[in-house]
Amino acid sequence: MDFELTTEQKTIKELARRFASEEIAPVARDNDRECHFHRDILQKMAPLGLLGGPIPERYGGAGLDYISHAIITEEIGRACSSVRTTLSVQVSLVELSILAWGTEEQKQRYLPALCKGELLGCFALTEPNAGSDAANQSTSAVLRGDKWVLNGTKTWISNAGVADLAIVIARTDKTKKHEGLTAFIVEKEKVQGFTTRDILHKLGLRSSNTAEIYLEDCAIPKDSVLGGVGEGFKVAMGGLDNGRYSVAAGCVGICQACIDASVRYARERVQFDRPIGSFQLVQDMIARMVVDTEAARLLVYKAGHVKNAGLKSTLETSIAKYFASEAAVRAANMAIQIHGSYGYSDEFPVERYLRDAKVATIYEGTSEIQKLIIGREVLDLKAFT
Ligand code: COS
Repeated sequence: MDFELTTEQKTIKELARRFASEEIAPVARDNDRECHFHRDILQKMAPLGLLGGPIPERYGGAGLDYISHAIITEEIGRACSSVRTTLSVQVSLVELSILAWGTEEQKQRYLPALCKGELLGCFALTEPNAGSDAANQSTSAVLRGDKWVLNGTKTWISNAGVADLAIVIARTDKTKKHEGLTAFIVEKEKVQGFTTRDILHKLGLRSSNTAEIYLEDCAIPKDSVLGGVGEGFKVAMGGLDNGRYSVAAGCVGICQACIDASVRYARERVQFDRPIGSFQLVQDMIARMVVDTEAARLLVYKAGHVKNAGLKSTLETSIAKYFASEAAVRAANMAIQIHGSYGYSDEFPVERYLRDAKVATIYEGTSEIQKLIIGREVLDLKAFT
């Protein structure tokens, strides 16, 4: 076991940190205020390899290991969770699902364009009545001649309103539950009957796009199936094993940002003739943030280590996602407390950190679902079916 990052990983950390500090952090508050989705930032990330970290070079990616992927995600998340969310969906849910399940033709067709940022993707699993119970899909896909015809509604889909391509999970067999689902790749501009409506007035992630998708007799080519017919639930769960890893890494970034802001403020802010950082109760909060952050980062790296070995990482990923997302909420709460009233306005970034952290305990599986997965993996007993 080696706790040191490799030279390559250190270089990647430095590159991602510099990019995030120069290009993302300075505009994060204004984008949040204006709920502005900043696509230009993604275009700038692509040439640096940041949009295709773990994708092999032969498909246009950077060919990085999963720890490096987490490092990039942490650094982007340290600057802005909205950009980090877009990144997580693009790389972890969309690119890695196509890499894992796509035909050679699908990989050649989509991955280079996704890594270059020419195509933006989204992952359409959630429905009004299929949140935690992901297998309860109502969206249908029926084969008519040489086309699959999709009908249904997806909701709370990150990137949906700005995406060019969607991975859509739909029901192809009503007589089965999990085995009745299939994943499809849908190219928005090439089809009819695919419309979106943005979800507004969110607590956080205000400069990321979240939308509903309406599929109305949306006909797509027969070869749009990702994986096999009936394998959609496994595509979705495998995708979430990657997506949750990325969310966890992003939350480590929030935790680190909370430490950075709090340390800076606690050293400068003077009360009772002393910097408030010299008070033990403030040090208590800083210490708890630091311990949480170190633990969260190590849990992410552990999951990354399992992924690097090519092994199933469901347990390690859920542990990391559960701990890191809850730690980010705790850290952001304490960061506001340390900043006092100043932390309650967007003059300082910590209120955004709290608003952005909260959703990480909900999306890509709530903390409760992560605990059920951890329980299921350890006990080998399912909670539901
Ligand atoms: N990787 C691969 N296969 C998986 C898997 C994973 N991580 N998790 C489950 N599966 C497989 C199981 O092995 C099982 O296959 P078999 O029937 O061949 O044994 C099948 O999928 C069904 O699994 P399970 O019975 O555990 O499914 P449940 O309906 O009980 O659901 C939970 C399991 C609750 C964990 C799942 O629905 C879930 O993750 N819900 C949250 C959804 C979510 O995160 N939504 C947010 C979306 S934001 S993109």
